[in-house]
Amino acid sequence: MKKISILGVPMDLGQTRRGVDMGPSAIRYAGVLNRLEKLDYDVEDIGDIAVKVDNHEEENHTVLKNLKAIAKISEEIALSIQNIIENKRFPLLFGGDHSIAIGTIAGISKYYKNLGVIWFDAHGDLNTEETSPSGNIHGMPLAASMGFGHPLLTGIGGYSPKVNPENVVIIGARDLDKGERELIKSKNIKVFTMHEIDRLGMTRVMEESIDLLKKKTDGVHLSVDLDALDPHDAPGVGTPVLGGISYRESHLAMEMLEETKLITSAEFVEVNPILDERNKTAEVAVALMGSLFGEKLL
Ligand code: NNH
Ligand code: MN
Ligand code: MN
Ligand code: MN
Repeated sequence: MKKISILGVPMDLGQTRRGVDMGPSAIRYAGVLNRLEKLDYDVEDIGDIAVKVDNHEEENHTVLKNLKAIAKISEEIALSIQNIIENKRFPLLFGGDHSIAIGTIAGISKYYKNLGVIWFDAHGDLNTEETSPSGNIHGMPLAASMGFGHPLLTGIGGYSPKVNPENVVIIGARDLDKGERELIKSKNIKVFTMHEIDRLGMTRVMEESIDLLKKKTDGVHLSVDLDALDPHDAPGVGTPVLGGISYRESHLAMEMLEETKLITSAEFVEVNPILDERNKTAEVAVALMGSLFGEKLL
């Protein structure tokens, strides 16, 4: 597919650090359009989805922060995505915090019988209302997409689940909560933690991930939380964790995905320009998109 549609989601309701709503602007400012056009793509920027909080919100019977607002925006994301796919274009989303993935995956999965998901993240994002240490919904999107969690989150798009745990690969994890570990074990979710990346190398990790998903899926969504990278390389994120994926390793991963043409949609999330060093993290995100869409060093 040589046609890309960019959609920004300036969402900051899934966590408590302000500034991540400026992620889409920071990524655009870092020159993403130009970069992709140079690779001969027909790139259309459809702008941002409006993110509003209703001040009368909730009647809170739940610890989940901004639940109703996030559910509403997720439905809008899903609809926009469907539009993009109906137009036969590749959906490329800019966050915003990672809670946007609930809407993204809800929109995408309708078009695939067996959607695969690759989740680059320092975290698992596998919490539910019961296991979450924070009540922050950005720690829950992967669980919600597999059908675990609050019905307002799992039911986006009117169906659940969107993804079978067998079709999920997490890469870069190094900060998993207790309930997340339990879910990983009980559902047998494939996780390449930093330990496996150190031990096997990114090449093997990607070969195994690609192998697994290629056999079983008819489309693969790539969800990149910039905190998967080491904070030295990507400092502009709300919850940095030391000991992450290096700049080069992350590029290698994108290059290997490009070679296989496995990826059918993608999102880059958690870029927070207020916490950044001169827009470095947005620039890293754009460079990674370059590799994902076929930029070559030679
Ligand atoms: N696991 C923690 C929580 O659920 C932190 C999640 N933070 C993230 N996830 N940035 O990617 O609150
Ligand atoms: Mn995340
Ligand atoms: Mn499906
Ligand atoms: Mn994370």
